[in-house]
Amino acid sequence: MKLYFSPGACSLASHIALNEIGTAFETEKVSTKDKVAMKAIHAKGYVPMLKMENGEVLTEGVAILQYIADQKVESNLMPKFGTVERYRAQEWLNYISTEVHKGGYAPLWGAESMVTDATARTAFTTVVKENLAKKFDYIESQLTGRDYLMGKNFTVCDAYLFTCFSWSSMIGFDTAGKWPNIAAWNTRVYARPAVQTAMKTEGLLK
Ligand SMILES: N[C@@H](CCC(=O)N[C@@H](CS)C(=O)NCC(=O)O)C(=O)O
Repeated sequence: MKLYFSPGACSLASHIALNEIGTAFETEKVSTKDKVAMKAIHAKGYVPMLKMENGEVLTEGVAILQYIADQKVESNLMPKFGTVERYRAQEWLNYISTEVHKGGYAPLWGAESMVTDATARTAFTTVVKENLAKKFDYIESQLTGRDYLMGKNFTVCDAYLFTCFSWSSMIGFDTAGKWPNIAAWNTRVYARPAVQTAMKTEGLLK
């Protein structure tokens, strides 16, 4: 398998998952600004992209994360097929992808170009951040008494949420002291060797 990643982007979640399963894989760093190079790998032109064992390129983080988890079911990165827990994990993945990643953080990345008037931009980012905070209020409630989103086991859901949460300081989303369960969970995820290795490889840690 080969993961195409951009440092610190949503592809970090797939990178963490690959480290967690411990199977050999390759990585290639790509720039999200280099559309020509990205589209030469896949027409969608964004990360993550995963070249699978059959040579095809798989896109969409949620699909890639489940593909990686299923390469080594014993790592419990996703619950077993056919169980209610599997659907619960998919429920999380979809929530993180649509509500947190794309609905929550993504508008803040593009605010400079989307809203050129400074006053309007401040109003826009305030509303987006308030909306994002509500998602984290919900996540905070769900982490009560749980080590990870799915309970005792770390899953790809945690890898994905951790990646999104790491963008907070970059977009000025203040998380300090607001969500103690999330803060404890974040520390727990950050300490995992697979996370440390992925972050070091991507140049995110000294
Ligand atoms: N629908 C895709 C979206 C992936 C995505 O938003 N990737 C971002 C990085 S986090 C990217 O490559 N952006 C560059 C671009 O779209 O030009 C998924 O869920 O995997």
